[in-house]
This record gives sequence, structure tokens and C-alpha cells, in this order.
Amino acid sequence: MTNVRSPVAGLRNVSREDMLVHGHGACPGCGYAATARNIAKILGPETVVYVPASCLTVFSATYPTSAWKIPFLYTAFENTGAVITGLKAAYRRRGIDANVVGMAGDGGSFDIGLQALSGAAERNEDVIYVCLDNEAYMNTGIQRSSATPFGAWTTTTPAGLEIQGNRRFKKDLAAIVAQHDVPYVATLSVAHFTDFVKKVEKAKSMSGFRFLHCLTPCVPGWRIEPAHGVSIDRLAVETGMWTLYEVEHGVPRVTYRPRKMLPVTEYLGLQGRFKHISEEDVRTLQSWLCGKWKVHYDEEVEGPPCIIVRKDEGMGHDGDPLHGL
Ligand SMILES: Cc1ncc(C[n+]2csc(CCOP(=O)(O)OP(=O)(O)O)c2C)c(N)n1
Ligand code: SF4
Ligand SMILES: [Mg+2]
Repeated sequence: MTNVRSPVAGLRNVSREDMLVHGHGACPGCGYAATARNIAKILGPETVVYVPASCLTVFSATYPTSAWKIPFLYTAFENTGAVITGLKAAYRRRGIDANVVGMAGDGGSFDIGLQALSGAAERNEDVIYVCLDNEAYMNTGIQRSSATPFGAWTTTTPAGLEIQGNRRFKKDLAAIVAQHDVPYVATLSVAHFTDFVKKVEKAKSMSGFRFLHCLTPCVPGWRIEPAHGVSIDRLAVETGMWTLYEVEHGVPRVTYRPRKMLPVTEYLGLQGRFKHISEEDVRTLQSWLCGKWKVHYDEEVEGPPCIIVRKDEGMGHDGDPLHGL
């Protein structure tokens, strides 16, 4: 293998050659497949990919078939950070400079894999860690994770008389990883493709631990139309449910700023997982988002949709300037 740390090439120079090819078994409209395919394409043939138990293993590499044109490894659920550390060491020992990338789900990153992720980040291992965040444990039947947003239905946070969907707010994993003082952390969305390409290329051009956090719509888990994934990802950014930013050598930078905040109902309305949501829960979520917006964009939204939120509801973002950037 040759030197894999190519300079940032830009959108026009993205290769046409896919590393994750057709014939895999993802649901039509799967955000995971689009994200993994594009990241692998940008990283190119000098790449080795590790995937723990997740939808990506199930649909792309169930023995004896594989949709990967690059070396692919799979072991257990909780150890992405540890396995990519070992892979990189093995390649280094053989004198090979490969892009070693781990692609893990939110369950495998936010929850069970957090310890291995934190260890690899703290050691500043020379690897790229991609979190494919579909906001629940999807391949095992849509169970809640700590990435699941407030109010969302999952099979372990049902909408009934006792509770109406998930009662907790989404954990801010990118901020946690950034606190490890790693060279590069970025949030990505398939709806902002130029931004997406620039961030993957930047990660590719750097050394040390690089973390890419991608919001990936899931058709059965979010109860959405297959054709709506990209629109929903775009609405996530416009409503403040997702913020596009990067932290390069400790310096945070917002990479896309919506002109004005859209009400969260625009995002919720396209997804069956929020069908049951009460007006009170919408207000609670909106209040949290208005606080988060202020932290990320350093701007208070004075009018709608924040005006409808009572300031004393007490469920806002915690105001910690490190929370989210
Ligand atoms: C130690 C361990 N516990 C549980 C499982 C079962 N399991 C496999 S994948 C998975 C869920 C993965 O969720 P996530 O990481 O979000 O990926 P997704 O399925 O959403 O792609 C679970 C619970 C396992 N393989 N190993
Ligand atoms: S369940 Fe969701 S993440 Fe898994 S293959 Fe289907 S759309 Fe993709
Ligand atoms: Mg998941």
C-alpha cells in the first residue's frame, strides 16, 4: 500500500469507484448504507474496515458473501476502539500505511463500546472511528440507546399510558470524544454532501484519532418513507436536532448555520416514531433545542419557535458552553 494521507481533494475529485458495492441487503432508503458507501469511497482502496455487530454487518457481510471490495473484519459488539487499535498496530508492524477505519452503530459507540472508544481516543490511536447513528439498536429490533431522542418511540420506550416514548435527551457523544483532546471530531449529514466530503477528506489527510459522527436515517426504526431520509436529515439541521460542526485540534467551528430555526414539529411530523407525541412533550423538546441552539450558534432565538416555550419549564439545555462543541 502507498501513502494514504492524500491532501484534501474536494468534491469534484471524489473517486467513482465504490468500495461498498451493490448487492447488499440494506432496506431501501437506508441512511447507513449511503453513509458507509460514501465514506469508504472517499477513503479509497487503501482502506481496511472493521464493523462490530450492527445493521452494517448484517446487510453488507453475512458469511460467505460480502459487498466490500476492501479488507473487512468483524468480531464482537463492544470493541471497535480496541480492534482498530490492534489492526493499525499489525499493519504498522508490517510496514503498511493503511487507513484503518471502524464503523460502529450508536449502540456500539454511545453505550456498550464507549470504554473502548474512549481508550483509543485517549491513546490518540492513528485510526478513523465512524459512528453511524440511527438512534437505536436497530438490527435487534429497535431498542432505545442513549442516542435516542426525547419522545421517540422504540420497542423499549413504547408509547402507552405510563410513558410516551423515550424520556431522556440524546447524549452528546461528539462533545465527549472532543474532550479527549483528539486531532479531529466532526458531525456529518448525508443531506449536506459537500460538507460531508470535506470532513471525510480532512479526516483522511490527518494522523491520530479522528472521529466522524453521522446522523443516518433508518426506515423501519424511524417509521419513515424510504424516499424521505435525506429531507429528514436536512430538517434535523434546520430545527437544531443536529448541528454540523468540527473540532480541529481543539478549535470548534460550525460548518453550516441555518438561516433561521424551524419548529421541531417539521422534523417530527415526517416520522412515525413521534406520532404519539403530546403538545407538552413537543414544548419540552423545543425548549431543550432552543437552549442548544444558543450554545451552538451563540444566538438566542427571540421569536417563534422559541417564543412559545415557557422559560420556567426547566428542561432546557444545561448552558454549559462545552456541551455540544
Ligand atoms: C455483548 C453483546 N450484547 C448484545 C449483542 C446483541 N446485539 C448485536 S447488534 C446489537 C444492536 C446494535 O445497535 P447499534 O450499535 O445501534 O447498531 P444498529 O443495529 O442500529 O445498526 C445488539 C444488542 C451482542 N452481539 N453482543
Ligand atoms: S433497519 Fe435501518 S439501519 Fe438497518 S438496514 Fe434497515 S434502514 Fe438501514
Ligand atoms: Mg443504531
